[in-house]
Amino acid sequence: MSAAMSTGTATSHREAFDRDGYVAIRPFFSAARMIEINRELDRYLADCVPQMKDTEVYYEDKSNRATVKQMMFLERYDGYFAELLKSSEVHALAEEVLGEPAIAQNMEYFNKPPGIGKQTPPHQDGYYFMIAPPQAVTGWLALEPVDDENGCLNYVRGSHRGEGWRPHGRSQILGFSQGITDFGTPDDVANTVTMPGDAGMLLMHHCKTVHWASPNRSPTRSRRALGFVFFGDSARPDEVAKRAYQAKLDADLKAADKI
Ligand SMILES: O=C(O)CCC(=O)C(=O)O
Repeated sequence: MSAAMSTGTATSHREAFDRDGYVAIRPFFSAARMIEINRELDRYLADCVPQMKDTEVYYEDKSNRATVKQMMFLERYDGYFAELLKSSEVHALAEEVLGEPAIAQNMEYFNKPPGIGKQTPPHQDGYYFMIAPPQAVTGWLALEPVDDENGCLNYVRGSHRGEGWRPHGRSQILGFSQGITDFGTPDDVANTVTMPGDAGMLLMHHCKTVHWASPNRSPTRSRRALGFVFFGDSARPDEVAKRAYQAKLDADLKAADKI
């Protein structure tokens, strides 16, 4: 077992994941490793963001380049983040909870800038992934302390066991184009779990697990996190449907002057 996973055995992570649809490891990475990751991210923001396509980096306020809210595919632009996605202990955890080889897909960045960071609508990641069977996970690494005030994640425990997908419809939130339209059922309310933690906390959720986050209500604190997406070896993407959806979404966002 790696040092990064010293707070439980692989079996208990798998059991918790199968039961709840997520696992939380506090901390997963040491304080020293988090200083390194945050330093590398600051370097990335300064050096790599200017090379990214406008469909891969979103701003909360497009006229203010300091308000980066979301980035996709960091691994395509930078060796450090490619290594972190593909070869770190996070990949090993994805394979443990999925119970099969995991293929790294996407290193993401999720920020909620102070005061203006919007909510993350309730959704299931797999609805966006367009894969079958729904064998995929997202790891979510807190880069700084997260809580209800600055918009930590909330999960609906056990929601990964529901039949099919919850109904989704177009949301107005940049970066999360689809939200669950019937969210707020008694089951959603009764099983909601809020996931605060310090820098270095790693959450990992199943692609059917319902999750969301509040807006950042803090006037001073950001809410920065990295996302690690892995598909199980058995998952087959519908590439045609996915490309068509993404092309339409990008065109809509450009037409609305959001990206
Ligand atoms: O960071 C957030 O607010 C949302 C992240 C998310 O939806 C995910 O990691 O799947």
